[in-house]
Amino acid sequence: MAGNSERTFIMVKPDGVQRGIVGDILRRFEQRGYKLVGLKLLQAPRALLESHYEEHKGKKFYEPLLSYIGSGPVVAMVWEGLNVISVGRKMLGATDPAKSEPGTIRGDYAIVTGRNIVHGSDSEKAAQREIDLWFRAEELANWSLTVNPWIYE
Ligand code: RTP
Ligand code: MG
Repeated sequence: MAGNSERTFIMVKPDGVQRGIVGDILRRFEQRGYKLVGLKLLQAPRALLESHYEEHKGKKFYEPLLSYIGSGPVVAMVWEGLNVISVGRKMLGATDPAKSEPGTIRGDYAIVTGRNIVHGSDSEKAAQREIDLWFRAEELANWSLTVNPWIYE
């Protein structure tokens, strides 16, 4: 999907849920003008996390990562809008919070890479794969954001 209907998968990791940052993360994407099309809180089963992070299998941080993301509920979201994949990644900040700009989510809330609050898809292909992995089609809402004429030309 492209243009104004581009979609990305954003996930608040267990540290973000425990620290009460879910509302702020939702607010930032809403405030930017993006449209929420999917939202749920769940304790992710190991198999789902293995699939989600398959690109990192075998790396040194893989097991600690799975244990971290499986340590409590996460909030899975799908956001829609123009360039939402790349802009979403900018809103998250760099993977290592020490390199994240202040004003980004990680730059405002995190200190170490292994507790970096939030996940965002890094490409169109990844976004499609992750959305399909975490959501059934009927869990995604097709609705019109009536303020869109005030957000897009
Ligand atoms: P994410 O997938 O969570 O949006 O993060 P990312 O693309 O910015 O970073 P990625 O390379 O995909 O790494 C996934 C997550 O694994 C943890 N990590 N730990 N200790 C380490 O060296 C290390 N490297 C990565 C982080 O939680 C990172 O977000
Ligand atoms: Mg990644």
